[in-house]
Amino acid sequence: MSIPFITAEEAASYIKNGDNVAFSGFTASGTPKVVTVALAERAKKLHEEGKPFKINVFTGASTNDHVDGELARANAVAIRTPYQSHSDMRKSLNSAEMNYFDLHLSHLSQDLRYGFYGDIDVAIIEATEMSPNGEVILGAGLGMTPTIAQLAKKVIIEYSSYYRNSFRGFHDNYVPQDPPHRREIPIYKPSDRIGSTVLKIDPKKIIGVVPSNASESIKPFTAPDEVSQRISENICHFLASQLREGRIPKEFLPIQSGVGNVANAVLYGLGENPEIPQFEMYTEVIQDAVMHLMEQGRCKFASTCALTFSDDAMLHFMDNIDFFRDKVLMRPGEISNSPEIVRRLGLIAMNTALEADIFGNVNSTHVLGTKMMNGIGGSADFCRNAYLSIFSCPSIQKGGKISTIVPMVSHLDHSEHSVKILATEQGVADLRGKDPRQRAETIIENCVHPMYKELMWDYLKLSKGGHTPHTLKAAFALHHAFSEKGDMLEADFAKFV
Ligand code: 0RQ
Repeated sequence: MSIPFITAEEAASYIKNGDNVAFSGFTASGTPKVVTVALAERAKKLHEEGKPFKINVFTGASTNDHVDGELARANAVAIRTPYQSHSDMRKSLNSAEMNYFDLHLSHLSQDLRYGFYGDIDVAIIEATEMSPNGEVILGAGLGMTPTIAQLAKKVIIEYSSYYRNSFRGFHDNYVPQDPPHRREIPIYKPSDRIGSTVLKIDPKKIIGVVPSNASESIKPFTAPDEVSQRISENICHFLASQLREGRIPKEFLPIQSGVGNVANAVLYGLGENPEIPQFEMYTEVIQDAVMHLMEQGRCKFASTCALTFSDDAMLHFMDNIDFFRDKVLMRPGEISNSPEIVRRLGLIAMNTALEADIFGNVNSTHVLGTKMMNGIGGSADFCRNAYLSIFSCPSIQKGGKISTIVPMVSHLDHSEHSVKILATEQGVADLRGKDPRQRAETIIENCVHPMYKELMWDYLKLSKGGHTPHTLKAAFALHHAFSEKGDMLEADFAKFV
């Protein structure tokens, strides 16, 4: 069967107002780059003619400017899930122009198979190799692709010729059975392969192939700033001490690490620490740091959902691809983030908080309790089930006008029951085995910035009893002070005594 080449405009014309559209990829990696630009143009034209045009966007994780940026600017999205990190999309969903629901990344594939959100009308899938019978080699990110390829009524392929070497062999395409027939997912170590390197798509569903030559357009990381560096040092010293005390097995355990500069700094820190043995990763995203650590022999293997490398790092990866062939495996998000595997492998999970409270509850998503930043992403898939769950953040933001450690989080993503360790550039609070009052004392002593310590002790002193020493009328005094006076330091607990 021959599958025709079509233009991006032709491909976009198959997508209808109100369609559920699912995308390949995870972060910018492996996400389509061409059809959505034509789709956004089409939406703008239809809006000018007074006609409605909005689609529902389902992705593996965050995307790129071609998807979240273009579609948000064209006001072409009705429903968005599960995660985004684009400033234009953020602006739209915070102004209620669309319905965004924030979801654990491991849930979306199975929720789609369970039929929770209706049919998938169209899937747009980036491929780097393809045969006429619909056998596809995916690109730098897997996301939900095996599931959406199965479910979609129509499939559009973006055929990328950007990569100069073959990705064949790096993917492990796998879709688990659904309940009541699900069995264990047979991964017992990060390098276990359970699926297929090739993704088979029914060629009858493929509308056409759109050529593409775009890179992932991921910017290089800036060198870690002093605060990220100190957070990294604190976490690395802590992990080394746990190894010494036998609270982490001497072989060490696989690492999951979130995205961003702190995550990169921590990984470099682990690589440099002579007390930390060579390690493996079981994670959803690997960034530039992991590639370098593999070349230095510090990271032995990484199971991931995406290679979120900056463009320069990706070219380096491509040039040295044979070196990485037995060291990297890409899995679908529901497998990279599977709670079953996270618990079985005993991951050390490291993620970033926007704010945490003195009892160990964490807010990863909502600025001052209301404005969505990105979404929960995979952080809870890992944190709830990890051997050791670590959250970190700088102790202050906005030049000290915000303390990231507060009496009560203004939105809850990860509860005190899942968060074991909290780290800032000030130090590390080990919350294991501590009751709420002890947790509060440890966090104030070790993690709060010196300029906010007195305020936090004042808050704790207000409490007259109970198991968790809160004073509800004062719990958000710091947030109120910032909203009204632009500075959390203006909070005054004297008036609540
Ligand atoms: O503001 O942009 O105006 O400078 O928020 O802050 O410190 O640069 O945060 O980029 O490390 O991201 C939690 C959002 C942290 C991310 C979060 C302001 C601050 C700054 C950004 P500016 P930073 P980072 C793997 C795991 C959830 C998903 C996840 C995230 C801006 O890590 O999305 O973990 N996590 N996934 O000034 C008000 C506070 C603030 C604040 C920071 N308490 N109050 N403003 N800011 N803290 C990845 C995937 O799932 C794919």
